[in-house]
Amino acid sequence: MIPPLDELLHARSGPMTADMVLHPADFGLGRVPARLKPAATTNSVCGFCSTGCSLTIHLNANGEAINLSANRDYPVNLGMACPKGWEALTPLAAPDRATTPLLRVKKSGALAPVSWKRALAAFTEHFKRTQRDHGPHSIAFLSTGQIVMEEMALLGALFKFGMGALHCDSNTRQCMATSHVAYKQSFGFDAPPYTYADFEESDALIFIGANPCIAHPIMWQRVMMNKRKPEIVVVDPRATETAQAATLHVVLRPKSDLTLLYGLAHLLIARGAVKKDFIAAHTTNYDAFAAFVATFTPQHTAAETGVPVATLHRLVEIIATREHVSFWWTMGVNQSHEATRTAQAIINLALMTGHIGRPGTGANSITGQCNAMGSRLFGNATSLLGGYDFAKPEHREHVGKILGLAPAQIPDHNGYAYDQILDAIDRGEIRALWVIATNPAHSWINQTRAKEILGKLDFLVVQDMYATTETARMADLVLPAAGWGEKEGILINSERRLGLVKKVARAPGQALSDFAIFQLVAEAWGCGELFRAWSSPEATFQILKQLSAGQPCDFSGIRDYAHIETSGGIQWPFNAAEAAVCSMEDERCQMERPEPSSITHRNSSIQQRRLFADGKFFHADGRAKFLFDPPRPMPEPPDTEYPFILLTGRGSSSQWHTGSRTDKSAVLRKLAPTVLTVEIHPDDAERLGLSAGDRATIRSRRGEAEAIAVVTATVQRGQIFLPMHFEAVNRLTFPSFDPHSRQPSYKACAVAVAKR
Ligand SMILES: Nc1nc2c(c(=O)[nH]1)N[C@H]1C(S)=C(S)[C@@H](COP(=O)(O)OP(=O)(O)OC[C@H]3O[C@@H](n4cnc5c(=O)[nH]c(N)nc54)[C@H](O)[C@@H]3O)O[C@H]1N2
Ligand SMILES: Nc1nc2c(c(=O)[nH]1)N[C@H]1C(S)=C(S)[C@@H](COP(=O)(O)OP(=O)(O)OC[C@H]3O[C@@H](n4cnc5c(=O)[nH]c(N)nc54)[C@H](O)[C@@H]3O)O[C@H]1N2
Ligand code: SF4
Ligand SMILES: [Mo]
Repeated sequence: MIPPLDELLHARSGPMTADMVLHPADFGLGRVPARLKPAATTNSVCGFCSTGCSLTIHLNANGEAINLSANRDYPVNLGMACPKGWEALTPLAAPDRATTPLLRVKKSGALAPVSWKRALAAFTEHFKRTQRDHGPHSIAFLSTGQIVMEEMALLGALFKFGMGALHCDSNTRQCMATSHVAYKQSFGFDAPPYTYADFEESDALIFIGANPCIAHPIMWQRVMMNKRKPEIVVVDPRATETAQAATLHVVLRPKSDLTLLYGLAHLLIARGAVKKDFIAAHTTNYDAFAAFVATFTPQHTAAETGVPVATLHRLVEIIATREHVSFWWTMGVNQSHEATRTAQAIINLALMTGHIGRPGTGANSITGQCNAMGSRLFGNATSLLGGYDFAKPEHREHVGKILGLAPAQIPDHNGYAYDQILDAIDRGEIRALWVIATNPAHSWINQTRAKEILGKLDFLVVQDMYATTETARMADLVLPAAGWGEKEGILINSERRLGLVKKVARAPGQALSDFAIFQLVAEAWGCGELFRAWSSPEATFQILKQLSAGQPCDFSGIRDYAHIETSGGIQWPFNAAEAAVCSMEDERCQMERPEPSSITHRNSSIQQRRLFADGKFFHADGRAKFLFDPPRPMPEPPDTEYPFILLTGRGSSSQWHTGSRTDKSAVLRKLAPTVLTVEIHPDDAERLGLSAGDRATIRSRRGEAEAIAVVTATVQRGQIFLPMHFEAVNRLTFPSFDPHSRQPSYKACAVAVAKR
């Protein structure tokens, strides 16, 4: 039963009246007064990155969080946390939290506080009117990889099955769409194959377009725990912190990865270092691939990538002679004009050398946000709930049966991707947009146009923890949301581990969990009946379990939240049969004795599961597929007017994306520059008369940004680097998209630099 609005507000905070807007400080969040001693602790998985560290939350006598520490007994982080994790409670207490719904007043143009009742009425009135006047598909939503799985699923189901709409996407498009498509095409399902023990069990780790020192610091700590003296190879145009710690830094021209990877395949074949038995038994399309890479000679590869032939040979030597080789990639690959084929070129290397399904191996995509994996499986955007296909009648029927829906209530084709939604707004086809837990007016590519497009909407709803984000400031209606720590649910980390988030703080004022907001919208819309069984996050989890059953992501063997908690998280797949054979030891499930690893003595009873140990992939024929295409030139190469290539990415381990959360912590702000900085090579700086600390102007064909010069040889000549955490950066970026994943290519465009 979905509780009525009054009850929701009542239950979470005692009787609520309009004039009773509480402030976060009332809840004792933030710094812990010395006199406060924790009365108890509880564990909760971190809500920033996909590492999925467990944090031990210290509670006062009222059960409210007063501090936290890193959980020593969790198989992911083993007592470690990065600065964002340590500061995870602080952003909850920020003074700019959205504490009441806000509606734009027509006359003054300002946002004014309104009741939830009024806000919900405004929501349904505008969205229904838009659908009536412009058709059912004139409304859309953009959501996130940063809310719990149950919330994502309820939103996607509400929108497509309840509101009868089609076009929705999430910021996972900016991030993991490439991995999703690449795995689906190559393996038959979106399935990152690894477990974190592989960081320690590899003899060689090859990172391509990934900077885990900064972006996944606790995964990097796991690499540092590797006792095998591994080769650590970093393929990155920049000498990142990770590259500086590597045994081999392969400095390549931006966006030349595809050629490099084909060149490596060519050399592996030439040297006879391919596993013919594995290829014959478990893959398809290898012969065509081998013929295709014949032209990628070392000379050609070196000329195209800028990587010396000797370095190519050294890298091939590592791949060919080390027994446990793992390949890892992140946004340097996923954000490219030919991203899907590049990710698949990495997968091809793992397949042809048999470096998959064994300890310390794999073609491993590192996920970005805390629940990007949950959104890939249960966002109901690109895939039907549970990784099913909207276009397949048998899938619609199966999902419909579980959810009590007629197959006709489930769309039989996919809606628009993120960029297509924006284009449709531009054309006037989509007129109302609901933005949940993402900040497109900062993070989307080519901001000048993005903001123009958002400005064209008849009605923009933003559901966020803060009313101050770039997007919230443009909204017609702001819905105040509870954040991580103020609600419960499941996040799925990079190694497919389901982890539990706990409610340890009260949301400020009238802010509600996204789950409760979706329930209220369903009621206000008049389709609440459809979601009676989705009465709480945990009840929803039970439904999602059923949806997962029989899929590669099957986790139907998990009993409930408590089972996840006492097991130290549970990796999918975990079906009923697997659960049955699990011997319970200390309430912990032991699926498979992990292979020798430096952590096994600490976590001997915790399952570490990787996929494909049996060589069986998820295509109907059980085989993985070699996929490839000729490389294409970068969409906007540098020229005389715009002679630099702009690289963008994460700036520091203490900054998160658009800064709405991390900028609220004084501690985190001290750990990184608070103004935009541009990294530029000393030779280029000298030519431009730029010294360290000077103000520089960076211009592209689309916009301009000002930044303080950091003169450093970590970037190559002719390239500059800007951290994405500042709004100005995406004024410069060039909107090009991978044709398969439609993921934006944020990491390369042409710019000019001048001293200001
Ligand atoms: N502190 C912090 N951590 C985070 C995040 C955050 O905002 N802050 N965000 C999280 C999210 S959502 C994500 S997706 C991940 C991202 O994690 P990463 O992908 O590791 O981080 P990025 O800095 O975006 O990009 C990685 C590297 O790609 C390189 N690169 C650029 N162009 C190319 C190229 O053509 N080829 C190659 N080989 N490399 C290239 C860049 O120089 C950069 O060093 O981080 C997650 N973790
Ligand atoms: N130039 C450049 N641009 C990039 C990238 C790049 O490398 N270079 N990387 C891209 C990538 S990989 C990503 S993932 C995106 C990220 O881009 P965004 O998703 O736009 O960035 P965030 O700052 O994480 O935005 C999340 C929003 O959700 C809010 N929020 C947090 N928790 C909750 C919650 O529980 N409920 C609700 N309702 N709101 C919540 C936060 O306050 C914040 O406003 O940026 C992309 N943009
Ligand atoms: S590494 Fe990621 S999951 Fe772990 S504490 Fe830091 S932000 Fe949280
Ligand atoms: Mo991301």
